[in-house]
This record gives sequence, structure tokens and C-alpha cells, in this order.
Amino acid sequence: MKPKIMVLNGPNLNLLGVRQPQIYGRDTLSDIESRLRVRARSHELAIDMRQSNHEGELVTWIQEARTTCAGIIINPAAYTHTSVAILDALLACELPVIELHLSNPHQREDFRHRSFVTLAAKGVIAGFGAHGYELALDAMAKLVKDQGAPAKPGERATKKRRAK
Ligand code: CA2
Repeated sequence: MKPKIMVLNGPNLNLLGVRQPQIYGRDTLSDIESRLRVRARSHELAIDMRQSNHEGELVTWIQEARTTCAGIIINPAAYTHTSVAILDALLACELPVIELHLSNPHQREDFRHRSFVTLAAKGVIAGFGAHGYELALDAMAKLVKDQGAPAKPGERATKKRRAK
């Protein structure tokens, strides 16, 4: 079975392509998902893409990913800047996490400069619009591959290597 990547989207991202195209672009979430499926196939990955306007639902999905997925790509939207609950869920899931934003929050209002989610993220992709989803999947594919690969020929693959 192909390793599965959970791709989570936070509040208001269901409006993508419908409102404020000057900030967030013209692609809908469904356009993005179609392209991501093609990209996932080329990496021999599966994706499970979801959107919710509810913090608790996102937390529940992160907990679900812990046992079903190899990694999480998350655009937490406004919860990026407010949610300790999402941060805690991401820390608890012990999966590679990539934080993703369509816009570059550092070019925007001060309150968008702080991200709780960053504390749980391996890396952040921001400012590339809808294309960022594909960039995030490319980065995740490498993380998942490296995680499953033996360190040296003949050595057993381990899920996590202890830091020295
Ligand atoms: O740039 C991003 O992806 C954000 O995560 C988007 C969030 C914002 O609160 C973050 O600071 C940065 C907002 C998502 C709202 O999405 C909309 C999409 C279309 C129309 C209106 C809102």
C-alpha cells in the first residue's frame, strides 16, 4: 500500500477561488486537490485532503493521521496564529509535518507573523500560492523516503533515528 499523506486545510479555505483572488488566487481547493493527486502518483504516495472550519475537527483528523498516515501537510489558516490545540496535536502525532501558506504571512499584518504550528513543523512553505501545495508534497515525499530508507547498506530501516 502507498504511504498516505494527510493534507489539512483550516477555516475559510473552502472559499478559495471564490473570494479575495488578489490574495489567495483563482484556484479552488478542488483544483488544487486534482493537481496534488497527479503529483502524489508520481511520488508513489496517496493523499487524503480535507478542509474544516472547526478547530476540534482538525485536531481529531491530526490524531487520526497518527495511525493512518506517513506525514501531514497543513495550512492551518487563521488557526496558525492562535491554536495551541492544533500545535499539541501535531507534536503528539510524531509524524513529519509541513506548514503551508498560500500567502507570505511575514509580508502581512503583525499578528500573522507568529505561528504556533511552526514549533511542530519540519519546514514551512509560504508565498507560492496554490503551487505551494505541490512544493510541500515534493518536500514531504523526500522526508518520507529518507525516513524509510536504511542509513547504510545492510542496516535496518527505522522509523525514527535518535538524535546524538
Ligand atoms: O496564506 C495562507 O494560506 C493563510 O494560511 C490563509 C489564512 C490566513 O489567516 C493566514 O494568515 C495565512 C486565511 C485563509 C482564508 O482563506 C480565504 C480564501 C478565500 C477567500 C477568503 C478567505
